[in-house]
Amino acid sequence: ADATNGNGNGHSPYLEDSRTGLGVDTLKRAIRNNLFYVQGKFPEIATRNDYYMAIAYAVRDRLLQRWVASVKQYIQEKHRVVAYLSAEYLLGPHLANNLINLGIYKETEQACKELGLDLEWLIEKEVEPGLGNGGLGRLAACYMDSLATLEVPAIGYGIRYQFGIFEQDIRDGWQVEDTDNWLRRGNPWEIARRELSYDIKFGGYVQTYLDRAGKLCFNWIPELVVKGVAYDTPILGYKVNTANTLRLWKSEAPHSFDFQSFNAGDYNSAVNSKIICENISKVLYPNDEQIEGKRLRLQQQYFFVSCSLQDMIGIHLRQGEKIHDFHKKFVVQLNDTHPAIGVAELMRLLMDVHQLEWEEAWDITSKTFAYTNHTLLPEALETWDLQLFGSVLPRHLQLIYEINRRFVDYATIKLYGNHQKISSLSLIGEGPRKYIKMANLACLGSFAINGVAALHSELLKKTVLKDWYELMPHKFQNKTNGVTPRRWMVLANPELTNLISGKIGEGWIKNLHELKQLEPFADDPEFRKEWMQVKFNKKKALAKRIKKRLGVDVDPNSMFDILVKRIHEYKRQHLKVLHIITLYNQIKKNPSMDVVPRTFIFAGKAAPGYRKAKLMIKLINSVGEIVNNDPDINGRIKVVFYPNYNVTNAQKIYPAADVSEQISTAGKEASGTGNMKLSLNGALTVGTLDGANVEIRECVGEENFFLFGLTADEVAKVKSEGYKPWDYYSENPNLKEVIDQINSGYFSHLDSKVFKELTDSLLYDDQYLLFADYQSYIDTQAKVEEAFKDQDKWARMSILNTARMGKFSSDRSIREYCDEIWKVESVPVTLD
Ligand code: CR6
Repeated sequence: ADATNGNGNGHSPYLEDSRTGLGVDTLKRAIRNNLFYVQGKFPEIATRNDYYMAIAYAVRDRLLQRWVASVKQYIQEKHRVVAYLSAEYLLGPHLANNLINLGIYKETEQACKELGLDLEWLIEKEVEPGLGNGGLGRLAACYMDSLATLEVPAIGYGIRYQFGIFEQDIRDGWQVEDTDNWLRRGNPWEIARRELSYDIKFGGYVQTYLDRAGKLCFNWIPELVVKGVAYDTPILGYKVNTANTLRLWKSEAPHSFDFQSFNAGDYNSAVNSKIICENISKVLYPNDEQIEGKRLRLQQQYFFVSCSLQDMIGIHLRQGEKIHDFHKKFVVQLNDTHPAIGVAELMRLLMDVHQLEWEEAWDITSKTFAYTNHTLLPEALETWDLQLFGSVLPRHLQLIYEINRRFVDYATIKLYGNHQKISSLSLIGEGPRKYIKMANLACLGSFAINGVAALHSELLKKTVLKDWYELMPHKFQNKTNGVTPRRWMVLANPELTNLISGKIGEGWIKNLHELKQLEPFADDPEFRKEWMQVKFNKKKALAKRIKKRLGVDVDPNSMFDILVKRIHEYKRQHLKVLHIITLYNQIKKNPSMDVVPRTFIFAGKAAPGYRKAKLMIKLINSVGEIVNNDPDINGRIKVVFYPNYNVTNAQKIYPAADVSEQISTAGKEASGTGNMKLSLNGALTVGTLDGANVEIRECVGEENFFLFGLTADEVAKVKSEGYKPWDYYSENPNLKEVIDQINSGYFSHLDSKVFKELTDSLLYDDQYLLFADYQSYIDTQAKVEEAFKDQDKWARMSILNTARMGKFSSDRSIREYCDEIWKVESVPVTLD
């Protein structure tokens, strides 16, 4: 019986044991068997990757049983299902997370040890699927975790990019990008479902004809047909039997290549069509908060949305249900406007394929979708050039015209000829070139619209979606983002997890509000000491990584001041640099002054085409080079740019933070989620009243939060009164000194031109009001320094901070979505 491996389909009693068995001995046997039967290796020749794979398969076998049980139960009992549509999922490494959710981390560690293996070393090896840019993609991953943990029937739909977000390296201070070939060693966490595939049409034209009953019909004759193949990844909940599906679509040629061309001797065009088809899911667009109006991007969006909707309809009909009840079976959440084409696509499927009339189809469609908006930056709202759109999706252009015609008729009566408003609500934008407004399509086609933090949802109603709010106020809601405590605490910070659980038990992992019970321990000097010891150990571990990766020595006794997120002007990493240079100048003028030693740690990727963001990275590194090596500074301040910020690295950085920098211009950051992860791990926030910072401050208490800067209202006022950054520059000698110094080439080997684009944009435009917030930021940082001097008090603040983060679990967010938007219920899964 021992000779059967967990992946086989034999019926030995051992196999059953291997699938469910969570004990050390069965795990050991499963690992050994997988090494032999799946990898075809024996210990003497097995590589680190072979062992990783062997363990991964052993764990996957244990997931599969739960996954099959979940799917079976959903089908048999016909539950209502949430479909989460997202172009991005920033999942992070699977192995350790699955071990935690299965509750077998310790057992696996022991099994490895007995096999002479170091589990942690193997975990380090895992290449993470970086199928997202930043917050939005990571949110989708946290939500998948919470949906499973709350036992909610759900499917996540997306794209199986062959290349995820690029890998970042820093050379001579500049960002350089390398492709992320995450699949090169195989992916043990996915299962290809070759049998589950759909044909997706592109381009061509639409024929109209009358059918026998005299009804006008539409026949889309495409120029290109692509096949979408399902790749499934089970997403297990924390210590429950529920394992939901993440279904990602890969694009392929319908046949491996065009044999007609091949036989006719046209080898190139035969292979070309295969390449064109595979290109669609080839690579993730590396832009965060930026639109890329490229044909391929539109093709990606339509590709995954059409596959997903066809899949849902298939599931629904196979259950013996009527197409008319589709919206009762599925609720479809649009993660931003990337999948908004779904509104037109569902109309097409219902009418052109399933023969429904317009009114019926629209009734179903508008009861199916709900839309989450993730940005207030007007330039980040997606639009498509109408001609481009029509050439890729001719049938959908017709449908959007008709949806719009009916809507404008309605709006004209409702708004009694307010033409400006009607044209702003129209799905089609006029101008030198016409364009399609995806946010408007999403708003019109959805029954609910939500922002991602309280302030953001309010601002949406006053700014970018104002006209929609006035027309359809009942659709508007708020759902403040959250993060999963499983990955961001239990996995990233087992030491703090143990310390907390030792005092209040483990209930908080599933019910984060229970962290509140930690509050009294803030008064316990012994607990404070232990708390700070954990923080110190995490700082030491990060310092070691920094030394290894960058060769820079940083002192774990210094304050770790951390700013990690995508690089963007509105996030104002350069404001942090202004602070660092100000501090540097103070010390230079008075080298013997008493300063709290600080390590400034930055990390984050810039979109490859975003020049100013790349220049910000160069500036950070240039300042670091001078500051880190200046004998007057003598190591008291250090500046580090940690390359290739991703989920793996974030897990190492957050637990080591003393200070969390959340310094975006108020009104620009929709929510932020890194702010939550850092705060949960005991970092104190320095922040503006922006995004979820507002709610974090409310929860942790204003005395535990370092507030600075203009409010969103003040920002709007300053701008409307004609903001002049030059005045701030000329009137503030410290600010002037800093800017002049950058411009003089002080940080760039006397090259005075390198940063000119950046400093000019601050002096003459400063869209994001760095200069207006500069002094307030500097003053607040002085308070941070004072507070850090009293380590015992700091410990208290840090403990209270964590204790009050209960609200920011993605479990809370998902509960709210379930109750207030999706109307879905939990379905506990039983294993037979
Ligand atoms: N860039 C917001 O900017 C928010 C996430 C998730 C963002 C960020 O504040 O926390 O979404 N927006 O809601 C978009 O991606 C458009 C982001 O990650």
